Amino acid sequence: MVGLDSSSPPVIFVVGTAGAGKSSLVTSFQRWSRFIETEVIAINLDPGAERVHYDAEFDVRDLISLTEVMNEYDLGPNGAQILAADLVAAQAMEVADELHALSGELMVVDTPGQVELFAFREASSHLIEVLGQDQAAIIYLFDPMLSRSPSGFVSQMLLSSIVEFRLGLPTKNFLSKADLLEEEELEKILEWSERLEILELALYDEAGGQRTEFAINQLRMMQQFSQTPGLTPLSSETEDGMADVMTFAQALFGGMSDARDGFAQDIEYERN
Ligand SMILES: Nc1nc2c(ncn2[C@@H]2O[C@H](COP(=O)(O)OP(=O)(O)OP(=O)(O)O)[C@@H](O)[C@H]2O)c(=O)[nH]1
Ligand SMILES: [Mg+2]
Repeated sequence: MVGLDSSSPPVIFVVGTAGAGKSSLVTSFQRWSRFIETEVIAINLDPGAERVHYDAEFDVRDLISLTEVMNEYDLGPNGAQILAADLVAAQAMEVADELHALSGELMVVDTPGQVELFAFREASSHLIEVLGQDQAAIIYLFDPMLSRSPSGFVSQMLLSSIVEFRLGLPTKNFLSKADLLEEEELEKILEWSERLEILELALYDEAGGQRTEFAINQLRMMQQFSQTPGLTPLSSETEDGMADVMTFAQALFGGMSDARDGFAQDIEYERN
């Protein structure tokens, strides 16, 4: 079992920009896990979610509705998101009590698309600390369309690093919706993620100017700290990469039952 010594299961927060595929990943991963007889508990922490397709054991919308916050405080959708995040965080202990009472092998948490809101507000980092205790990690989703251009790719590397830095949790990057990319494109992006010098060359080839210069400087800084993003492709449509998500959790939180070890043997998790 994952999280052998803990009464409550370890937590994985799924983070990424709006529409990156967070909710779909939670749905697909929960469904996939049932096939390998692992109990994955899905949690929704996005008060703005219209609907979710996974079985949420805890749903923040039962506590706070974005529409009600908008009406009650006369706010627009963005202001309401900020207030809703703070209102949820103010109830962090209650939420944590509820979550820690759940039993399962792994908890996977869907988060709001407003990454900056989730990662930068003090209240949210407090919530993450309380929920995750000392067994938590982040899966950061790279948007596939943005990843196709070198500067788009670098901007996501930066965002992922900032989220990791802000939340202080082990983070693994995944390339979301990989099924939407042509084989060649996919290979190119994966190569960038392994070899920053190739990414740097691609940046030079992209329309120059200040933006490219900025990206190259950022890249060099990351190179200095040997920070390669090490992307793993993922698709909630085809279920590619689901085993890698599980392997990531397994590597961090401990082994799982023998029945499940077989499938993951070949997949080696390299920590960034
Ligand atoms: N082809 C394909 N489409 C996907 C995949 N994952 C998600 N999508 C589609 O991408 C869109 C956004 O997916 P969501 O899962 O709602 O993304 P999200 O990150 O939760 O979005 P927000 O919560 O609004 O930030 C939906 O139309 C999904 O059907 C995938 O792996 N492959
Ligand atoms: Mg979502």
